[in-house]
Amino acid sequence: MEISALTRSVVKRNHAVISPDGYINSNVPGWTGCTVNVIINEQMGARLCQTLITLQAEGQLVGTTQASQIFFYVVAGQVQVSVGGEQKTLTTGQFVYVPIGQEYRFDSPAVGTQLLTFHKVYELLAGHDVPGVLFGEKDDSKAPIYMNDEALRIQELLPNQLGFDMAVNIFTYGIGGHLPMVETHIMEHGLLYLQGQAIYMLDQQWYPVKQGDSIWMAPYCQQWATAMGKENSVYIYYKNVNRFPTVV
Ligand code: UGY
Ligand code: MN
Repeated sequence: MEISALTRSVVKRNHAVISPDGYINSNVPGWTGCTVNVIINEQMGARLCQTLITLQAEGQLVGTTQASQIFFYVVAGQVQVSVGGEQKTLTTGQFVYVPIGQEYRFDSPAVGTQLLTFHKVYELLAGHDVPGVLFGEKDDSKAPIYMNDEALRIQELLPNQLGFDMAVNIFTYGIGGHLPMVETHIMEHGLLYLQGQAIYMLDQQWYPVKQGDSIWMAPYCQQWATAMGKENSVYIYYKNVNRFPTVV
């Protein structure tokens, strides 16, 4: 029998690993007929919010973005989306980026559809327009090799333009793939494992992780990862980018 007093989840000052076994649902105004698990937010010390939404048959998300932009990614299933005058059916691996001040509506989901969201307060940059609504999808043919290592591929889902202050990337580690160094950087990450297993090193602590797990890495959380097992190890991750690094 499983012992319910055990979990792989940890929450520390500079990082967190959140496995689904500890999820407790939140009610979010305008998001109905669904469960919402708030996985990362500012209560932890983060500057992003990451949620996982599971939609029932009558599930709907209706709202208007305020100070924060929201990136919605379909982890599994299918849903109708109406945003910025466009209506689309989004299926597994597809996304929509909703900029600030924008009405959105998601409805008519397949039962059990799962959506990942990343939210960030948008920082205007003089001389650059606020980005528009953007639809797109995971496409391995658009994932170039990372740092000259055939075992590592990264697809950037949002354009590399200064108007954007967040990046969302899909990082695929082939069997045996690992980060070529321990990263130590100011940018923050939120991530969700989409496939496979890995060992993640966060601030000199080692965590086995797998599909469905999330990780928060605060600025300067030291990070390294290696794929584990007999299939690719894939995660989608958030990163803050393109803004002046200090107020000092
Ligand atoms: O973009 C990044 O900083 C990325 N290489 N970090 C990570 O996957 N932990
Ligand atoms: Mn990094």
